[in-house]
Amino acid sequence: MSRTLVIAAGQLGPVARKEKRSSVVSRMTSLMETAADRNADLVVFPELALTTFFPRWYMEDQAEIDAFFETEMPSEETLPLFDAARRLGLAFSFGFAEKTVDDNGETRRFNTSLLVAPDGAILLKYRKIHLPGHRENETWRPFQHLEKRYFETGDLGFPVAEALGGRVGMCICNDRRWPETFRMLGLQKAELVLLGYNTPVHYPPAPEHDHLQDFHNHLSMQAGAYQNGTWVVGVAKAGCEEGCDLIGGTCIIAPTGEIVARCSTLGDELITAVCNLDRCREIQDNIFDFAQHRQPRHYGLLVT
Ligand code: CDV
Repeated sequence: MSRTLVIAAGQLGPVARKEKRSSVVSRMTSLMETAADRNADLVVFPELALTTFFPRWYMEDQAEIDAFFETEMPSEETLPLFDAARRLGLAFSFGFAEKTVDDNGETRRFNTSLLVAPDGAILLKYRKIHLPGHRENETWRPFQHLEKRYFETGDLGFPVAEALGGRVGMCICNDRRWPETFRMLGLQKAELVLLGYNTPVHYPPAPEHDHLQDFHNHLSMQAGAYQNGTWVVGVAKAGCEEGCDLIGGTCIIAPTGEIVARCSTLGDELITAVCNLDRCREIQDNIFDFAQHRQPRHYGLLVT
């Protein structure tokens, strides 16, 4: 398989609370068609792509909360994504709220991403580990961020799969701010990291940083790419969603840390870049050759 992929990032504009899955899925399939017109091999969609970013509301009624979750994948409503992938010969990744029953009969809820092959096979699954926000209703906030209430911490670690001719990892939104996330993927020789995000412009606990949201977004992802010598595709759900402004800034980042393609709107938008996975060698065999230069004996504090 060629080690040069045409990668597309499918940014989504706002998704209203009352917008049906079928409508979002049709917006996504339309971006997949544009991606196929541009000969893309893969299209990457945001975190919790299928619904509005529901952790902004405090809810107690479990049935109301569960309406935002998927219990099967594909479902009748999401099958058109899988059909489009097959028809267009495209892999795709996207985030969704996953409700599942484990082997002990316990119901579990995760903030999840999948990487799906053109034939519908699941190549990789990741459950978000760094869940930001809080558990209780904090009425002083203009909007809530209740990921800690609605999801449990991911239980799959930071997996990297042999896929699409290279080594692919995923993380989700807040994970990108943690160097440990990228280093866990980098230590497994990831060559491509796919990630989606929903990032409000306003950060209620530190509003003095609101003007830095776009900067911190790119700073984290570009550092993660460079320090681990990997391609990074960061994809936003953007724009004013239910009165809450979300940053855009969807981009594709080379292993050198350079942004090679970037969205310019806050709506549904598709960007593409030609990504040669062999370019990871420029960094992984040189300045960040872990085997030669890392000093794990001196990093004990990182895991204690
Ligand atoms: N969805 C997220 O994880 N959002 C966080 C916000 C709350 C800071 C982020 O890190 O972008």
